[in-house]
Amino acid sequence: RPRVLTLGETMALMRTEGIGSLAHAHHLALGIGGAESNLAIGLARAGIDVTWVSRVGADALGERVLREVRAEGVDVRAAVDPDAPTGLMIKAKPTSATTTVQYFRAGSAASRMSSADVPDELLAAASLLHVGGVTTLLSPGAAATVEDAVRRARAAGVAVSFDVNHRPSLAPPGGVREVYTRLAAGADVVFGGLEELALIAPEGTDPEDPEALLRALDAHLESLSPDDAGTGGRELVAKLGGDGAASLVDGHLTRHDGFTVPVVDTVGAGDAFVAGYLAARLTGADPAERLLRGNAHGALLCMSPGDWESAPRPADLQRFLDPDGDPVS
Ligand code: KDG
Repeated sequence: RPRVLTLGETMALMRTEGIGSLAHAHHLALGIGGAESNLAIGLARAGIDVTWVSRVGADALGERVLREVRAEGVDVRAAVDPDAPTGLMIKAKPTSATTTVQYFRAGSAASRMSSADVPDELLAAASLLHVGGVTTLLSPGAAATVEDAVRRARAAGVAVSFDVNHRPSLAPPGGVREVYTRLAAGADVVFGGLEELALIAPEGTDPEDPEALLRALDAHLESLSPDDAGTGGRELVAKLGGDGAASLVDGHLTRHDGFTVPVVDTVGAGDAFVAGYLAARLTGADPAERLLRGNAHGALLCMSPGDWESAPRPADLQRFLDPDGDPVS
């Protein structure tokens, strides 16, 4: 059976329940959220074995994070750090059309992750290592942990997937192009929105044109890759939000237009997309089916609040794709 290994920060997530500024909110709902645990939960629900590496503080919020992720069937390998707190994120909806996110994560336990948290045995047991750009922005040590894990995965013949998943508010003054480009060049599958892929494409590439962008990026990464690159042809995937997604696999461009659904909250949809896409890829689906599954997972995630709670199980996916089918499953 395939096993995915991923690492990243998961925060306690507080969210206002109504519409209006946080300044006037009376109640906050408490949950958890983190790009890589969102992905891990999405994969576990899709039936893929998954291990998630992290750190939390020795506090009640850390306890909550670990309990929630474990309860979803994810193999959790998270150290409890007595010297730093679990990160926190507050989400509000100032208007029905806007969402704001505020982080309290500087110096968090997860920002202190190190290579010792990702022992070789975990890499050896994985068929794919998944990393995201946001983890590299947590601290220089977290960035080094991600780069080292990718290097060791490649040396061990483990496939690597990289989601650019950029957070401008956490970006260092020196920019992100170098680190993201290095990670993308070392990956077998690269995901990103158009603006995110443009961050690592050659300067001057038109970010509005998915095909041109994917082809330019492919040529660029190929020119940078070490000779032993990859465990197969590199696969590039552009997440296009409501417009679906496009991929470039072995030089072939494939598009899926996505699903039109009533949107409640888009946060977490990108992680759900990656979970659906990777689950399909790891079980042998062709490029068109990978995009369809990614888009279906993303669409389902948008239809309710929460960054991962509505990630589909196979029966949910089947009901979504075939609403007239047998509802009992
Ligand atoms: O991708 C969804 C994430 O934004 C959220 O769950 C929290 O990891 C997170 C982040 O850095 O914003």
